[in-house]
Amino acid sequence: MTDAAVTPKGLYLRRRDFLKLAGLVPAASGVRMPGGVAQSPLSTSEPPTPYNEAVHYNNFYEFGTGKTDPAVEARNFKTRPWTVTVGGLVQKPLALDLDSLGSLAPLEERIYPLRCVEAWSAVVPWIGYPLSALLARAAPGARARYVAFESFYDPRQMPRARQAGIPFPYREGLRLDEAMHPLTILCLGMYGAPLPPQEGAPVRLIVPWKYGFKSIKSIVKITLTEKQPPTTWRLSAPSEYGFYSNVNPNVDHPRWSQAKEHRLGSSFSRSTILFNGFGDQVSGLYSGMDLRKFF
Ligand SMILES: Nc1nc2c(c(=O)[nH]1)N[C@H]1C(S)=C(S)[C@@H](COP(=O)(O)O)O[C@H]1N2
Ligand SMILES: [Mo]
Repeated sequence: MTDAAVTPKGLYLRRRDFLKLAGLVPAASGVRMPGGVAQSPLSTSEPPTPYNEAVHYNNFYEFGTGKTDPAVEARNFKTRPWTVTVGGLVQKPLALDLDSLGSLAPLEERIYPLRCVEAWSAVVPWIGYPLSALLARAAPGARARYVAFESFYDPRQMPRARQAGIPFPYREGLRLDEAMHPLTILCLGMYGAPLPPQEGAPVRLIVPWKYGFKSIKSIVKITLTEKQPPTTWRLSAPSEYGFYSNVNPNVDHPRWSQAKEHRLGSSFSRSTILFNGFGDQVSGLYSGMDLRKFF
């Protein structure tokens, strides 16, 4: 990507702080980024959405339900100190601070599209590493089949949450093999800098072949389980949201079509692609499954 075109100048300065903070080791392969983060070959070649479009149109219901609310309401969100725990059916439970989390594996840039179930999408240069690196460190037990994720919740810092109409803390979940898939990343930054608050600082998930709501923000707790964990949107509207939530233009949401999407920063709508374009890599996870039934 032509980094200069999408990264405001101030971010280059913050990028250096970020790399220092995260104690970065450059990845072994891929294109070296100016700040030392390698671009993963798993990136799409699509041009990234302009930075300002991506960070001013968000879903982060803890900070309001309007698309422009999170950029304003999350401005003073306190993301340090921060601890992420990994527990449940693991042999080595973990409690990691941000510096330990950021240096657990080499950070990479992954340019992925993220497609919201509300039919808009953005192409973002995310920075992170495979979630599998963290899970492997915790050594999943033999009975673990799912991974449950929980966001930070503090009604004092998030007074708008009460009006959002969904239960908090926000929860998500993946099957263990989906969580271990190399495309699934634990994300600490975007556009060469740490995540801004509205994007789920300091650490979020990115699961690029699933609708955006699976990509849970501001994670504090990860639990390996035997049973499929409850997830926020299913708790809130079980007939409208499935556990899998794979991007699928052939299975409409009960209230609107999923055939097309609007790319932020562009004036055209485009056809939505099955698994958000990652079918070659992920369709094997669902072989033999009826995607209409397991939506
Ligand atoms: N904790 C938390 N995570 C969340 C949400 C949320 O409301 N709270 N919204 C989800 C939804 S619906 C989408 S589409 C993506 C939006 O990510 P973006 O702001 O980077 O586009 O975040 C997801 N993660
Ligand atoms: Mo979404």
